[in-house]
Amino acid sequence: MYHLLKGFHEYLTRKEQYSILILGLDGAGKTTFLEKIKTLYTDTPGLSPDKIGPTVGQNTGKITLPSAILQFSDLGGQRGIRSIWHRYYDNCHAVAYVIDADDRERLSEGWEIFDSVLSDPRILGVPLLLLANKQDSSLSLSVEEIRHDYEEWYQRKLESSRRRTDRGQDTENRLQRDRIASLDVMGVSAIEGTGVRAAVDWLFIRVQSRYVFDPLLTVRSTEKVSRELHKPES
Ligand SMILES: Nc1nc2c(ncn2[C@@H]2O[C@H](COP(=O)(O)OP(=O)(O)O)[C@@H](O)[C@H]2O)c(=O)[nH]1
Ligand SMILES: [Mg+2]
Repeated sequence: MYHLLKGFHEYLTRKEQYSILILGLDGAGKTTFLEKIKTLYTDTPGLSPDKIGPTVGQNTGKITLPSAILQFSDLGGQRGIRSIWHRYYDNCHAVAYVIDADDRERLSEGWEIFDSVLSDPRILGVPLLLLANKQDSSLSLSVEEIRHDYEEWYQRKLESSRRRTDRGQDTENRLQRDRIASLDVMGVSAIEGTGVRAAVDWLFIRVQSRYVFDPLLTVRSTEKVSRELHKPES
């Protein structure tokens, strides 16, 4: 009886763990965002912005919420490191893509990478949040301007590839278009912390509603993680 009650209690208080990727170009503010999350949600403050250098490899941080654990991975954004992002796609439950709203010169480059993340078949069904970072800077584009800029960029891309579009690509584009139409964009200042809690709330609510009510999705993902971990070195 004791074991039964203990098991039931563990079942009721069990916290599912979700893996969230923080992606974006180098310099967008991913590490600053992650460190601010650590400061806001854990007893150990994250690094202060002046202590943060370019990310080589990845930074991780885990936060415990009343009903879930969120495991964040901030993957380096330099060109070389970007090529390994896809290895993390299978096992992630949500993606936060950080764009530097203050750097107009690199917006197109940021959209190209964002577009490749957004349209990856493994990400198409995963909650995706676009964060317009550096809202503390007076020169930053607003959330509306960032959304508009991406939509314009996407239209230009469609125009230039229209002739080459076959049926298969058309279906893909439709999925992509649906996603863009329902895309959530939030303004944050990773340095000041403005909007960071709202972004974490968004991610938490989306992973909870997507995976808790469909436990198979979580189980599948966990199995994949464990397979990855036990895969022999090649
Ligand atoms: N003004 C401002 N600068 C920021 C903000 N977030 C990051 N930065 C700065 O942008 C630069 C790159 O930040 P970092 O977190 O290393 O970017 P990452 O390469 O994407 O990890 C650093 O100089 C940060 O201090 C922000 O919200 N506002
Ligand atoms: Mg970094």
